[in-house]
Amino acid sequence: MSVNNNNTYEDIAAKVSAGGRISREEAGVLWRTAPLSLLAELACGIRHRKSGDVVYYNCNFHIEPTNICLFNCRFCSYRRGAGDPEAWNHSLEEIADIVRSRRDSAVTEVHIVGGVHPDHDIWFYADMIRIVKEIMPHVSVKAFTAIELAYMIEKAGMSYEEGLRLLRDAGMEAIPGGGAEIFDEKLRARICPEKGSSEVWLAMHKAAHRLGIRSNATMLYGHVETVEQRIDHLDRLRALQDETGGFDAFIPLKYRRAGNRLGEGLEEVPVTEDMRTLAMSRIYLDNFPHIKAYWVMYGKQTAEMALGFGADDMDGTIDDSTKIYSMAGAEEKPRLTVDDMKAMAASAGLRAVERDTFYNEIMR
Ligand code: V47
Repeated sequence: MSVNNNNTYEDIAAKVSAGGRISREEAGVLWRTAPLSLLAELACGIRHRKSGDVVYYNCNFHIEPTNICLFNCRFCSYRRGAGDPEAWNHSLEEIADIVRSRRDSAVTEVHIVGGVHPDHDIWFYADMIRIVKEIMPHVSVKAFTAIELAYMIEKAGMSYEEGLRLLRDAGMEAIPGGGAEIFDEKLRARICPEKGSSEVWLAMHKAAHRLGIRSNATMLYGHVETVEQRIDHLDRLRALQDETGGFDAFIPLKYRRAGNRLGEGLEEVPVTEDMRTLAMSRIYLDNFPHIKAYWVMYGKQTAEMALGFGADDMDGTIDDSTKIYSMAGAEEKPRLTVDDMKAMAASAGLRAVERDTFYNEIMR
């Protein structure tokens, strides 16, 4: 199909309203020139077609096994070198204690993500998953970014499929969206030169989808990337989703500047840019079922606002179990109750529905 570069934002908006797919060029025009209120309207229209008046949440907690990491990404506030007084590296016994301490909660999902520790291998992580499932057999384990997975699987000399099968057999049911950052290779070389490539990230998710393992995708925005690089990122995700259909949710992650090298001399983007990015993600990723407003990163008020810009998922209760964002300047001790989630949904005119990892409704 030929692209008419003279399309105005009104022409493109009409196409979106009619259920059409927009090109990269059209996304650029919409992103730069459409009023924010129009983007909200378009994104909420799509949201409504996909999820009606429902906004999803789950009851979850995170395990961050270690913040010791082989890679030293410039945007990361969480990473420490081995021997640093602020480094941690939990043993399997300590992980078991963490899970036991939450055994009697209403949790249905455990999200495991951490640094790429040079001493651990795939069998250590498989044991970790087994421990979680032994203590809380009813929970789903959503574990390890594609970057952590690539490291442990390559170290074991396995193919991605072999490694993923081993972890799936141990109880890993889904893969979180972290580690994607921004796919543009030149930008990646500036912000996370040592980390696995975009090709690795996409290949890992493709392999997971081939095995029937569902996954999420993220984009780290609001640092030194351009709008075109954001669109390129979304475009690579949309293309993979066309091929596999294996993604459940997309999560735009706002870059937070405290405590990391990239933040020196940078301002965080304003909330209007957050809402524009969220709405454009909902519009561009027409084949993604869900867009998540990750409240831990946005903060509660902005997350509530995001429900008016196309998000249909708020993530979960968290219960003070993740440090990645608090170490970068977001809220200390992040925690939401089910009543908080319900109030946030109601203020956006939506109905909060508890979901499992796979977006099935949970009736209590
Ligand atoms: O990959 C690291 C990001 C991600 C900073 O799949 C930062 O449901 C902002 O992926 N400022 C990990 N972001 C978190 C993640 C995630 C979170 C919630 C839900 C899901 C899901 C996935 O955090 C990293 C990186 O992109 N990150 N440092 C920072 N300073």
